[in-house]
Amino acid sequence: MDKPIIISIIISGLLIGGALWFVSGKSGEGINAGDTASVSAAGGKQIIDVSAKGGYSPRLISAKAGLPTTLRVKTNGTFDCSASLVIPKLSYQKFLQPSGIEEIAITPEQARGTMRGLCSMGMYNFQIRFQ
Ligand SMILES: [Cu+2]
Repeated sequence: MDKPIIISIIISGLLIGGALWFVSGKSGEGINAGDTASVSAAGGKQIIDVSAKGGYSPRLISAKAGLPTTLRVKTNGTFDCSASLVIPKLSYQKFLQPSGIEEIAITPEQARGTMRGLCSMGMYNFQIRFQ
């Protein structure tokens, strides 16, 4: 093998390792329990808050099933692709404003099982578990 190939292999190894380290550091906590802190309920409705910037936070949310639900996605100087939000179960796809709050209605019928949201590239994602 000649030198440029070896060097490019080393560089790509470093990039992949760095990316894995970055992802695992971000998602390490609470991945099994599910975050309930971002869910608020009042008058038989619930609101789920997710922030989008360099990914979604929290990444795993536990919510109540069968309630009329509003998903509020907050952007704040979000210029990365997490502003390009897709929720397959709702047939929802939108390019969010760089800063603002997007309210997405989820009907009681839709608020069941696991709902995934992701960026249009599929690089970032979050999950809501209705139970
Ligand atoms: Cu992406």
